[in-house]
Amino acid sequence: MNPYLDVAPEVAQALAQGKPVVALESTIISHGMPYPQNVETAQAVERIVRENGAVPATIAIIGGRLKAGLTAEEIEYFGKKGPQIAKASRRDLPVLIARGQDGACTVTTTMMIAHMAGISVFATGGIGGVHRGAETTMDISADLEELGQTPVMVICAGAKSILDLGLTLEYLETKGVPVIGYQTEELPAFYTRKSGFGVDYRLDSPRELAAAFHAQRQMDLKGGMLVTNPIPQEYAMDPDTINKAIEQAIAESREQGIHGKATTPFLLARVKDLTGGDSLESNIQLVFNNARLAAQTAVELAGMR
Ligand code: PSU
Ligand code: MN
Repeated sequence: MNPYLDVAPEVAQALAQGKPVVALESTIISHGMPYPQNVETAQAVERIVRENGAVPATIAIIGGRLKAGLTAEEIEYFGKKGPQIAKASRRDLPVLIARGQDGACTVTTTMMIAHMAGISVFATGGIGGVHRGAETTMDISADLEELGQTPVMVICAGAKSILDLGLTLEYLETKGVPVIGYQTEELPAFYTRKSGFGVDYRLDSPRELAAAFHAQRQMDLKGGMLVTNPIPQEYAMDPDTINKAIEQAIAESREQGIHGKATTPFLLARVKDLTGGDSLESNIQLVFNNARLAAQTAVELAGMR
C-alpha cells in the first residue's frame, strides 16, 4: 500500500468485499463551481451514487495525504477554500505531498489515486484535452496521458469546445484509449449533446460498458476507457450561445497571455461568467447524470470478477 494513501473506512470495506465504488474528483468542487453550490453538488453527487447501489469516494489531497473518500466536513472545507487550493496534476504530487499541502485533484490525479486505492470507475463532468492552437503552444492536458496509462473507466459528458475536439480524439486514438458514446454515435460537447465528431463505439447499457471494461482489465491492457454520456436533453444549452462565449473566452485568454495550468481554469471561469447561471445548472445536472451511470456500471462490474 502507498504510504501516503488514506482510504476512508467505508470505501476500504466496500473494496475488500468486492462491492461497487465510484471515484469522484475534487477540482470540480474547489475550482469548478462557486460556494455553496459546489458543496451542495458534491454531497448530492455522493447521494446519487449511493441511491444507485455504489459507495462514493471523493478524491482529494488534504494536508499531504492522498484521500480516497472524504467526510462531509472535508467536502465543506474543500468547497469553502475553493480556488485557494492548488490544482494538482501528476507533476504536482511530489512537492505537494512532501510539503504536506492540500491539492484539488484533476481527472489525472483522481485516476491515479483511484487506481492506487483499487477503484475502477470514476465519474466527472468534463476532461481536459488538446487545446485549440496546440500545434504551436503544445498545450495538451495531462488527462490524455493518464487515460493512456492508468486502468480506470472515466465517465464524463465529453469535453468542452474550449478544446480542439478533433485533435483530442486523434491523441486518444494514438494512446489506445477507447472512446465510447453512451447511447450515442456522436461525441457530446459537455453543454451540448453533439459535437460533429464520432466516437469509436456506441454502447447502450451499464452492462455493456462493464463488459468492455472487464475485457480490457482481464487482458491486463494498460490504459483507461473514456465513456462520454450526453447531457440530458432538457438541460442542454443552445450551441450558438455557448460557442460565442467560448470564442470570446479564448480571444481574451490570448490577449492576456494566459498559459500553462492557468489556461483551463481561466477559460472555464470566463465561459461561466459570460453565460451566467444557465451554464451552472447544466453543469450540475450533467454531473448527476454521470454519477448515476457510473454507479450503475460499477454495480455491473462488481458482478464480473
Ligand atoms: N474541463 C471541464 N471542467 C473541468 C476541467 C476540465 O470542462 O473541471 C478540469 C478537470 O479537473 C480536468 C482539468 O482534469 O480541468 C484539466 O486541466 P488542464 O487542461 O490544465 O490539464
Ligand atoms: Mn494545459
